[in-house]
Amino acid sequence: MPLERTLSIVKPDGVQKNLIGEVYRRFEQAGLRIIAARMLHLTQRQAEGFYAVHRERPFFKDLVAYMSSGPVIVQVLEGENAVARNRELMGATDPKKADKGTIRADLAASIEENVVHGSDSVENAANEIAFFFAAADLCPRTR
Ligand code: RTP
Ligand code: MG
Repeated sequence: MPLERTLSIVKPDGVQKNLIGEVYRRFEQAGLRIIAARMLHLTQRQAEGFYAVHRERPFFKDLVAYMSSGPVIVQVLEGENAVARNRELMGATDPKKADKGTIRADLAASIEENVVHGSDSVENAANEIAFFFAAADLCPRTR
């Protein structure tokens, strides 16, 4: 299986509900390594830029308001099949449809306030990592 990197965000509701550690525990138990992390409060413009693919969607305005409503913690995860593995850990966008034991099924309140973001392809992961991190910010394990 390929060694991959993916971009993960604990969204404002996750930070507000003190779920950072719980989410990180799930990453680490699944064998994903956190190789970069940073906390920030996204501006409206940054949130619009990050989710630009959704700009024509009816939920875009609410999504931008939510993503800029409080601090987030952004991390790069590395591991075998990291993109798909992280999406499995997250579960479906709508927590009501997510499998039990996933982050969203266990911790999320609604389809919009769903605790985590994860890149959906290797290509998007590279772009999303570059949105938040310089190459020198990444700290792959040396042992
Ligand atoms: P994400 O990009 O955040 O990892 O989530 P995702 O791939 O599972 O879902 P996506 O379709 O990319 O939607 C991005 C985020 O927009 C909000 N959303 N709201 N009200 C709605 O119907 C609706 N649909 C999506 C969610 O916060 C979703 O995670
Ligand atoms: Mg998405």
